[in-house]
Amino acid sequence: MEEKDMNKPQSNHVNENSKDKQLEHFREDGKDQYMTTDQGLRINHTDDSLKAGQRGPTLMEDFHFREKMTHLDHESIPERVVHARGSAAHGYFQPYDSSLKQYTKARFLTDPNTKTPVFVRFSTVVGSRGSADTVRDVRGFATKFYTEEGNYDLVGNNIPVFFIQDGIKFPDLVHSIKPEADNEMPQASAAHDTFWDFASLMPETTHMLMWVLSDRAIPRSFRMMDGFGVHTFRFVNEQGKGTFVKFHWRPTYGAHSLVWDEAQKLAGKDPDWLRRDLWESIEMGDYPEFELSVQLVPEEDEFKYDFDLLDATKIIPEELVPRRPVGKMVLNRNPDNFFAETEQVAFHPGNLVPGIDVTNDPLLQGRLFSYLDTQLNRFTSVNFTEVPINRPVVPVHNHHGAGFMKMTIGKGKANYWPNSIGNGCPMMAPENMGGYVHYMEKVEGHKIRARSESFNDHYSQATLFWNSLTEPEKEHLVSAAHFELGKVENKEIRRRQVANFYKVDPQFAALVAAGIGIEMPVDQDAESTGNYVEDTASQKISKGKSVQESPTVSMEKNKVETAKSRRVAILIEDGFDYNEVMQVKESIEAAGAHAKIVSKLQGKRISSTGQELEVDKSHVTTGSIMFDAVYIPDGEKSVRKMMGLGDALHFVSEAFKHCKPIATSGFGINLLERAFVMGVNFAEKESGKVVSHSGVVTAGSDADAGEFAKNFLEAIKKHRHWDRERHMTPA
Ligand code: HDE
Repeated sequence: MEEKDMNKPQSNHVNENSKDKQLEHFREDGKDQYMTTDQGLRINHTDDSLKAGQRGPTLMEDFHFREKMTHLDHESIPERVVHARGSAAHGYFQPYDSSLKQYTKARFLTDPNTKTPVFVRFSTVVGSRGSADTVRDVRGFATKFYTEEGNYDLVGNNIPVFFIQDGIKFPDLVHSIKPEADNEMPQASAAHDTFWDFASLMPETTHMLMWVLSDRAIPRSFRMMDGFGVHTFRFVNEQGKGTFVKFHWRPTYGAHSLVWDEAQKLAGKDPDWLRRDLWESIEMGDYPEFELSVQLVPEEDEFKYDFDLLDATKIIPEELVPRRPVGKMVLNRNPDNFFAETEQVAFHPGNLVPGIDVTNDPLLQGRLFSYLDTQLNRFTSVNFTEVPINRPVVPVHNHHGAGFMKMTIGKGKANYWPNSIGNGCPMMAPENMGGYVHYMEKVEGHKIRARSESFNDHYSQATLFWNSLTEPEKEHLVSAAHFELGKVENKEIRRRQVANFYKVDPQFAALVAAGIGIEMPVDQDAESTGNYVEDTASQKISKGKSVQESPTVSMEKNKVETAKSRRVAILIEDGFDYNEVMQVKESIEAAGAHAKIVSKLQGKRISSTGQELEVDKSHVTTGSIMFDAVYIPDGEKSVRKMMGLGDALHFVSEAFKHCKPIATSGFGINLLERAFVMGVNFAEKESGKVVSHSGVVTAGSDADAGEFAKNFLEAIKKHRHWDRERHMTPA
């Protein structure tokens, strides 16, 4: 399939008339380069309004002024009520083979020769459009597949579970987590009383809270985060047989996070950190790539597990059902226009194609109502589907009528079905022509406002998550809880949450309690507030399979070691060692990392042997938090100058504190000492040795630059050296 051209009309309804031909002549005459009004009238002056005399009042008849101003006045639509801040990219998805055919008839997942165009929007959930990127929050990961059978939307998150089990709790959740109703504080953060009040009263949030307090909620990059469909969906094959399915995205760069101190500082220094990273990476050709995989559960196994497949607060541990790779998505084009594409894209988990269907997950069912409804608020029209970014690549034929923003021009009289005047068109598509047939699930039951008892266990998988983390990950989670709950003013809320955490793991609860002034043991009577009802499904489920640990949920245990697209700062002043810089720079760039020269001031720096290097960033425009690794080349004069520069010393000590790889040689070791890089072994300054300790790579002045660079690269590939946090005391 050709890549989708968003500027071309995608629908048959559009009148292919002589206007297009006229436009071509116009272009040939070179007349289409001029500014015009909306009516196409060319403008000869846009810097002054039309006045009665040079110093007189502006005249109402100034149609150009009025039009220009009116447009500005109307240049906004309501932001999304959640996921308001986002950034997006175009790309394609291609399956590896046709092996999923026995489970699904979805062609875009089973035809390895089809490259399906996609548009992916990543987002934070809580903050407004102008909020910072690096806040602690869930990230949205929404993909629109423009398939030959219509648009399919996989509207997921970077965390595999959700806070609540039933869609009807969503307005409560959102109200509690958004800025508080009376004072609109805090922005973009969950660290406040109303959220933790709600969460502590709703034990079903516990599993998700563990993920949100983990490093998953502060991703290093949109390119370095997992994605999850969250709900159990249903595949349907040609024979109409259903199979339960969970969707996963895994980035080829691996999932990596920031550290909390860094995330907070970035929110000030570069609030656009994640969107800039996405944009720049695509511009540089470091295309983000994600592998799609699925977990499949035969319908016969629906009750085989000790959790309910329809409960969105549960994962299916990969130890029970392994992931099966399906294909790869590559994001290779930035949007042309933020508003037209990223802002106007409208996702809906109910946008399905033949071969994929929904299940009775009550959270998913709630979403099926909300997404169309919310677009009506954003666009004040049902015709948002005609906006180019939302149009399918296939022709659209139906009898929808008039309304705001109607773009397509339907032809003829017969706008109803059945009709004979329009030759019965458009016709109904039989199933073998891609006509969508809902999965024939047998449904019966009493009307009841209640929840299945099989949704009742809120703690086992939270414990599973805790058990599966590495020690550094656990420590980060506890400090995140100290921050989040430490911001909660009401002590009773803090206590109640610790009581919930006690049910996850008493030791974890004690660690949290110690940081927020809550005494242990806490009262264990906190009761769940769910409204449960016994049913046969839950009785079957309670006897099902479970695991105590699931290493696949830990980012650290599944780290991808690559230097590709990592950013390395090279700190220099006049007098640096040119040959060494060039050799180290070459090897890290050969591994796909990007090196930038950082110095006190912008301009050119002169090496000890007279060569010049252009500075990319000055200390005031950047900081260690904007890099993944730091390198200080040898060169006595250069290093001596930095030893007297607060910014340079701070750069190094902060990178050390954030467990980032640091490399230096010869005289540069003095800078490390001055910057309080302590607790690691350095090479002898005058020796020929290279020493690599806990991500700090040092080389004596006679050491081999190649070996030095190799060691530095190894340290970069490991990303963070968490052992520093435990055994060393940084500045
Ligand atoms: Fe959403 N969600 N959501 N959500 N969601 C929206 O739709 C909603 C949920 C997700 O980049 C809204 O177009 C309800 C789970 C993403 O444009 C809204 C419930 C998951 C995005 C809405 C959920 C998501 C949204 C706001 C519980 C992960 C951003 C703007 C029943 C599987 C899409 C919009 C984009 C956006 C409703 C729960 C992911 C209000 C009612 C679970 C990635 O319709």
